[in-house]
Amino acid sequence: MSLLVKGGTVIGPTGAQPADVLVEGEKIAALLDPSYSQTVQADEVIDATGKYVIPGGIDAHTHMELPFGGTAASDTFETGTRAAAWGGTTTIIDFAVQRTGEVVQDGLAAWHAKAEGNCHIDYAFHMILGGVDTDALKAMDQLVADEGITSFKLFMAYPGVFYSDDGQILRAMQTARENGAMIMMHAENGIAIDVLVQQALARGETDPIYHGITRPAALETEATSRAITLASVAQDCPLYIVHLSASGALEAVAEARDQGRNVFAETCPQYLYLTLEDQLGAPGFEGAKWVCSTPLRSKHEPHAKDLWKGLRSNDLAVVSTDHCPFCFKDQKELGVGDFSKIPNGIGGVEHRVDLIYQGVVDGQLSLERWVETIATTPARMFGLYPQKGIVAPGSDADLVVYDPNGTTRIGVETHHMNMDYSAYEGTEIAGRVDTVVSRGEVIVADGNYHGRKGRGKYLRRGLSSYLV
Ligand code: DUC
Ligand code: ZN
Ligand code: ZN
Ligand code: ZN
Repeated sequence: MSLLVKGGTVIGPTGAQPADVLVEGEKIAALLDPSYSQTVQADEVIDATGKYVIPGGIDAHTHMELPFGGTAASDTFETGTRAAAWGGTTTIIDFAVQRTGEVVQDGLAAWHAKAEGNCHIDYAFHMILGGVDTDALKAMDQLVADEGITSFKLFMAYPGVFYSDDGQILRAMQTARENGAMIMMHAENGIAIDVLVQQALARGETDPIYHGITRPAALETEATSRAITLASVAQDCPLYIVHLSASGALEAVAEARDQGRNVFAETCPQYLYLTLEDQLGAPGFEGAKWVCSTPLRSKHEPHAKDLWKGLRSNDLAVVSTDHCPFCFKDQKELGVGDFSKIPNGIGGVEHRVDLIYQGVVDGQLSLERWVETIATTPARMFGLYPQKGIVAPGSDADLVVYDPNGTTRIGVETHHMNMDYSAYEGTEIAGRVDTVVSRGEVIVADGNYHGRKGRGKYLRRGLSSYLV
């Protein structure tokens, strides 16, 4: 089966060029000069005239079915990967979970069982370590060597749930330094946050807004700096800060990067577009819809502006979603009367490609930087490149035809995520996902869905190819 994507402008991290993309089976066979490809025969032709052709999006941070706060994230691997496909994302890297007290490999097996046979697009896993001990350190080596899992997430937040202390973090970093893995860090000082949370509740401050107020930016900055220091003590273990939201944390990352260190960070669309004031303005308990950690920040501080700048300078290398959806009814509502019981998370896996394209329209990012932050760098960062993340011969034919003249209106009535609200309700994007190809198969076209569950494959990842 061959496919020719004709007439478009192919965007990669190093530039844009008019080219036709020839796909043979699951792979890209060639990028052709448009005048030459008049003579090429293909079984199927997609007209991309006036449109961009980009590599399928890679969302390196999702939580399908994550058990959290007495409930579980509302997208299954089936619904979540289908929504991702609708939005131009053709690969996710989800977080498998070792719960505290559980054998790492058992946690991984449980995650494979959830995903296998259910995914609409290709998927890989990071591993959350819920308890660093000698067995977990050995398991890290085994996962890198045998399972294609080359990144491990640790938490400086959530004492009693996922939390690791500094000694545990240092040991995991030393192990990663040896086996080449990436340490991913949820950098918030959870011990101090828990004190602030208890004090707020004791004062009767129970509304959703106190979630953000009790997680101040200073405690993200402090934890980020501490993680960076610990990574330096571990002989420059590769470190990736997840869901970075605060200017001060970004400064700490930038400083380490200016020293030439293997310190990287991602941000998420919610920190670029949504603010604490949006949450404060919501009536009644509805602010719970925007409860996530790290929290939304105040528009009266320069965080969002600085994050866009960080994306331009590569101090922020990746945009992921931290897709962790909960319905308002019965899930977010668990926190009525006590904000600390609101399950943390925002669903957005469907909207990342569009929301960051809006940054191009708004003059925040170049087209090339859009593609780099949503596809190419995540692939390189997490050992999927060049199979994924680039429109080039030999790579998987994961393509998005993006229409800069289209419009997308985000809302609960039209989204495909399993959520009863949208955190971005009413947002309009000056662009539109037109066609999505996953390993040579057209899965979204003309506003219709042609994929099916189970077609997505598990990807074994290599080590990061992004290290300096
Ligand atoms: N943050 C969230 O918002 N949800 C899940 C876990 C996390 O760290
Ligand atoms: Zn986190
Ligand atoms: Zn710099
Ligand atoms: Zn997360």
